[in-house]
Amino acid sequence: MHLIVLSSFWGELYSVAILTTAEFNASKVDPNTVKFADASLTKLKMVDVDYDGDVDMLLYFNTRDLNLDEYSTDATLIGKTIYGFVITGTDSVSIVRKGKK
Ligand SMILES: [Ca+2]
Repeated sequence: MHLIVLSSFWGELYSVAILTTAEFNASKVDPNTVKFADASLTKLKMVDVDYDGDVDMLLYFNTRDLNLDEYSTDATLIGKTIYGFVITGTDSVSIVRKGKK
């Protein structure tokens, strides 16, 4: 599995990157199949997230859609490629709830 969850913002949108590697082409992921912490994506960009010269998939999710709370320590992304192969990746998360101490 060649999926790396990169950046996280606990705000309006949470962004997750699927990186293209020598063995995996992120553009072959079917965005309609992707779920992150049970949420469907709200938008995506094809950009070179890690500046290594190939195009990666950057996915955005509404934080309110995420099935996470302040006790969550990790979150999982699942999806399928256009060829039907299942992809999955998990990363640790640290949740800070807004407006609460
Ligand atoms: Ca790249």
